[in-house]
Amino acid sequence: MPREDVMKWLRSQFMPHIWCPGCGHGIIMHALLRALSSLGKDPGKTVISSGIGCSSRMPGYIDACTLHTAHGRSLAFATGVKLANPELTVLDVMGDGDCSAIGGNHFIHACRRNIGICAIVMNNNIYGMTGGQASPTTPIGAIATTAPYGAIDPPFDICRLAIGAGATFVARATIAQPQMCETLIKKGIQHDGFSVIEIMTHCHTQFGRKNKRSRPLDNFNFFKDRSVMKTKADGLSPEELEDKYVIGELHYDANAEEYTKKYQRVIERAGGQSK
Ligand SMILES: Cc1ncc(C[n+]2csc(CCOP(=O)(O)OP(=O)(O)O)c2C)c(N)n1
Ligand code: SF4
Repeated sequence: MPREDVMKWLRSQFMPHIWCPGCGHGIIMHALLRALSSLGKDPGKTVISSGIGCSSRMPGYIDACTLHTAHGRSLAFATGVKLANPELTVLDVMGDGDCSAIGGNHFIHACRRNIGICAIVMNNNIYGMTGGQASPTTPIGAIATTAPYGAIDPPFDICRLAIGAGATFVARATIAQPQMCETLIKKGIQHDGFSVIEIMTHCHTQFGRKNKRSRPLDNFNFFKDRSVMKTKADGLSPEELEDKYVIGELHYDANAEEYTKKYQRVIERAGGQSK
């Protein structure tokens, strides 16, 4: 893809960005910009909402209609935007803390409603921005500032959580597969319903340096070595899949109706004018 096609989506006046050099969030933003560009999206009709966190700073650098909201509340804002303007392309970018801790309730209800929003969850297994506290996805045994002797809480599997709560397109990739990140984001955007794209990424500054992955490259190799395509994973045992990341499209339900379509009928029943 020509460089200009990506650059036109960037608010270069806000560079340099706040991310640490080598942070995985940059790989994800590049994949998102390539996805938006190759889908021919109009920045004036593309809304990107976020909460608070290093990951949530992303929309500030994207030249679209962007919202930087409160921690864990971005899906509430995105839901309001989509309900009022179903014709818009609406995305929500979140960290694992934003999505599954403070925003966990909003997340499961957005999944259950099946509203046409594409949620990109940047899972670095930690609260990066605030100094490396454990999040609901911190692996057992990992060291965090709030778990100096190793985390003991069982972590959430974001994709399983999303599927269980009713999301109709759920996929995972890692930052070691930038091309797959782009492809899955594109599919998520095109999906008529709530889509969740979990991208395993890293915070080498807050998580990596305490867990023997202090260099960005250590993390890239870590994810590369542990990624298993869904098609292959289907033939492996739970023991063989321990400590692996199953990547690709994990769940797709073509039959569930998207929420704003149902909502339009409610508007009609109430005597209002649907869009
Ligand atoms: C209501 C509220 N509680 C707590 C915070 C502090 N806070 C800001 S970002 C953050 C965690 C961010 O972690 P995550 O969402 O995983 O994103 P990352 O920084 O790792 O990309 C916290 C706890 C806040 N801003 N607002
Ligand atoms: S603190 Fe972690 S998540 Fe935040 S920019 Fe640095 S490496 Fe990325």
